[in-house]
Amino acid sequence: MTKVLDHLLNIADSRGAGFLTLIDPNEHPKSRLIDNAQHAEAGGADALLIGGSLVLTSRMEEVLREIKQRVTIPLIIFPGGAGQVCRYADAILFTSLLSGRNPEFLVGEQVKGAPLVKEFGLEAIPAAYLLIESGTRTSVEYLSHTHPIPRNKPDIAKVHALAARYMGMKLVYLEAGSGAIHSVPEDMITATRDYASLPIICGGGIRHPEDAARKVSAGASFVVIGNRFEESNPLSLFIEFADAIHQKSSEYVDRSNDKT
Ligand code: 1GP
Repeated sequence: MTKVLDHLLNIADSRGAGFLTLIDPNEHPKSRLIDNAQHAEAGGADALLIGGSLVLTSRMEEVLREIKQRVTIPLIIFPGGAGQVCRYADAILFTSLLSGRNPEFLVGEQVKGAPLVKEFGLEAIPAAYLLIESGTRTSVEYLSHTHPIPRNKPDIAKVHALAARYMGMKLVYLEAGSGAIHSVPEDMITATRDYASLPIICGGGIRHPEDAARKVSAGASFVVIGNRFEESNPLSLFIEFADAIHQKSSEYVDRSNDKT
């Protein structure tokens, strides 16, 4: 069963890349999260990622159930741990924190979560999760007790991604961390995509549509935006990001270097 993954890969293929909005159930009241989900769908997001570093099972269930009733795009759990596996989603990014060497996040949480994924009938999308140094100590780094890959070492990222491919993973998530000061460098995206030949998800610290467009031009198949929509969430902003990311279906022009 790879319905959601196939859907996402088709979008990446036909539209240039997919636009994923991250909703952290711990942030904001439920009404604001629902608002973000509805704006994301109306604005052109292709799927919602739902999860965070510190989310309780009960809160995940509550938020997912409410959002599920209101949007039709796929809901994908993006878990910080096995406690975030719950029903009401369509799929789960079944990640392993391959950039680290902490067995709990390489395989321990996965073993705890797997029976729940089966019980709830979720589509598991196997993905390598690579944490990239981003200018500050991120929640993932702190909570996982792992070191990120230095941002000036694309060679390290690409061999991790190749190992992921040989282990049967379907996606590589290059993660700078939520609210990162520096997003994942474009040369690292390109090197990793070219070497491992796996679709790249890129997220963390992407704050402007032109930044998102650059990630796609560098080779990202999916771009994740979270924090930016927590600060402000007008529908027009979602549309701007969608246009920047869906490069095959829009006339997007990067004007960030224009001198006006
Ligand atoms: C975090 O990559 C995601 O896991 C999104 O990051 O919240 O910084 O957009 P932001």
